[in-house]
Amino acid sequence: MNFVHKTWYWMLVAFITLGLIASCGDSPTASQPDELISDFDVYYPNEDTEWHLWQTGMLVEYDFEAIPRSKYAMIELFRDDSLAIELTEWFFNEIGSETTSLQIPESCGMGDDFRIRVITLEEDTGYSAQFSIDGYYLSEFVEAPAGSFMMGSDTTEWAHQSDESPVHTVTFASSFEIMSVEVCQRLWENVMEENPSTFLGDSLPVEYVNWSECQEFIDNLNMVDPDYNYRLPTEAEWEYACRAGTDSWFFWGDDNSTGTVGLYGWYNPNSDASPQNIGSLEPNPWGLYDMSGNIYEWCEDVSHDNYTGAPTDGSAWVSGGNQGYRIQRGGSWSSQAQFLRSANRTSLSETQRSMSCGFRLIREPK
Ligand SMILES: [Ca+2]
Ligand SMILES: [Ca+2]
Repeated sequence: MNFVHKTWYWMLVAFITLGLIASCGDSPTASQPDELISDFDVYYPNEDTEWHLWQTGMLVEYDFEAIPRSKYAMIELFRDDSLAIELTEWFFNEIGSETTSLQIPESCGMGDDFRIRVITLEEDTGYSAQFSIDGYYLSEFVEAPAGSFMMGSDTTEWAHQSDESPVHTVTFASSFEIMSVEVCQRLWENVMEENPSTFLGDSLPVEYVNWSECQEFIDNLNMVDPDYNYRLPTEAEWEYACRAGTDSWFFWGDDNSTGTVGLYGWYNPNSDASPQNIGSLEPNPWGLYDMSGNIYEWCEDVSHDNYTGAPTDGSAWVSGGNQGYRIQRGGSWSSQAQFLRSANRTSLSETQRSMSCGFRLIREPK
């Protein structure tokens, strides 16, 4: 576009924006075109258009074929569901591929509700389209650095159990990214379109999901995210991330008093007999929440009675052992303090569900 066209274009955009801000708030079909945009046809993508705002804090994916006659698209991202709210950012994309992505501003945090409005313009006639989706959860991933740690515990540790031995060195040649929170119900619902949890709430961790169902969730997520693949943590990754450089009973030290444990973990004495909102207590030194308590977390590994023969490179241990049983880590809302220890392990059949077990994710670039 030359300068004159650009100026005209941005004027159109400004008019349409003002018009839509003044007139929106209802579903697209219910909104009345404002005078300011009455010179333009209004085009609404069909109801089958799929919108994805993923939890990785970085991506909106949309299908340009739903807006076939438009050459440019702009996207506004709003907080809250009132349109009087701040306009966080504008995005501008030339249409040329089936999908595109945009960066979610860092000021938008996990748990915020969003509305997204898309305006498309054809250079000559001017088409606009807008509709909104709400509230896909965003959440952060934390980088666990490459390095080594001592996995497991020995008999000198309080409440040690034999499956935590022998203590062995595990070395990660590369860093990896792990979700800072447990997968919440809203995220599960957005991906799976159902919610199996016993205790219902958008910000509560999803639970009552068996290991196999977690794999289905992950498969679905991997199909739609163009940038990342997701998977369960290996047991070694989980413990490395939980310890976050510590070698004490818990990531906060060797203090098992109720007052201290309750700062970091939801467990029997402080949970009111139910899971609590994700990320609502103090995190570990790497910024990971609820590694101790709230819900147990599925790992990739098959259960083994002890660490004899375990891999030392951080990979999942899936051969031998108790086939059909998978590791769970971290203790839960119903646990006593000893089960919140960083070294504690337990397992469950991969087809069995528990109202005290969910999961978190690892992600890797595609
Ligand atoms: Ca947990
Ligand atoms: Ca145990």
